[in-house]
Amino acid sequence: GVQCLASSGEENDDGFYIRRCVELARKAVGFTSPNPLVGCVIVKDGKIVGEGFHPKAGQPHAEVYALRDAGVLAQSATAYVSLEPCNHFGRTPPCTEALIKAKVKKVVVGMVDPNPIVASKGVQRLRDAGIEVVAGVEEELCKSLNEAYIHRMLTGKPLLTLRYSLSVNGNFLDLLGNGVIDCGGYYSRLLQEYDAVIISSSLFSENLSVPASQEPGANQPILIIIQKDASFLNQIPLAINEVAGKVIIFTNNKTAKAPEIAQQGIETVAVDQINLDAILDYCNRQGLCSVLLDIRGSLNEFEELVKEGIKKNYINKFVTEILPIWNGCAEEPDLLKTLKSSEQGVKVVNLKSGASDKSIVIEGYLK
Ligand code: AOF
Ligand code: ZN
Repeated sequence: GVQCLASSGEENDDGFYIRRCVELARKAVGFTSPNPLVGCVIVKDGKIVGEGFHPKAGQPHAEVYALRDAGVLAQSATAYVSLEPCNHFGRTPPCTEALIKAKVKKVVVGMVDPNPIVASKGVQRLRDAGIEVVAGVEEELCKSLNEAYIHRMLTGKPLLTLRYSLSVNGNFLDLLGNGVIDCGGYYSRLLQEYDAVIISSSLFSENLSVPASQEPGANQPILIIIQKDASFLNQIPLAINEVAGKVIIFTNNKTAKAPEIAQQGIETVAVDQINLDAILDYCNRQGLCSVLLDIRGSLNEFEELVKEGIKKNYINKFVTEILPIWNGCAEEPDLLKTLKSSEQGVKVVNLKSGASDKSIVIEGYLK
């Protein structure tokens, strides 16, 4: 339907409409992988006449929904898209052709698509068709919207984020007997954004809360457990059956009782060596763009992965949660020693923080 949303009256309205595209795109957080989040707005005579976003991989792209919404009003209008329109036949036909057919006069693009099969070819196709194209508006915002997608496109690996909790005096919290995560708040929102979460098997055996997004209909990340001996699952089938997300066990035990586990809907992936290389490659092949390494439960299960992640620069991001607890683990776990000793040479950038009465959360990127 036509909306009479007046233009912002700002000096440069392009930024305003791209920001609206990003807002629309965010409606599908957690649902588009391996595809990016994309929003599109059609503007005519300073009014928005059509809006759309990409809801899910396999479904039409943002431009198609926005053009449908605008109908004949798309003619001679300007299309704003947070990501460069595609120019290829994938699961869906090229958006460039849809824009050309709709006879838009101008296209404003938030950022060029890093996907090598697009990579400026969409912009070129539109220009060849005589359409004016402006590329790179609110580019940083558009990049942050799809940081995991971009990272995977450029590196062939999903974005990896390390998450852990600390007491106020700086000790690690394993969260076994040491308090709880802010389940209703940042943690469940975090889970909604990730395609997979690596968790400790002790969450099941200790009957702790297993990661699940809380909002109805929200994306549930795949749960990855690393386990040298996958047979432990046969002892706790119920707990595993009740979890919200799909469970995958990485094991190097080729004789793990795969059929019994499969009966419970759990997938086992047998690898020679259980490490981040194997896990990230697997996730990439499955089209997963983001993985959360969720450090709680039995901390020593993560020791090797964290060591490897830091050594090979696989950890892109971290989320530290500080809980209102004075003492953490009585004994400093090896994991913390690993993190402390690896400080040198690892640079932290783009720090952000937020607070609620339940916790303080600090986020940043490792360079
Ligand atoms: C756009 N608008 O809304 C999206 C785009 O398999 P397909 O057909 O869905 O194509 C997936 C690729 O298309 C994806 O990797 C990315 O390069 C682009 N996604 N492009 O113009 C959209 N979702
Ligand atoms: Zn497209």
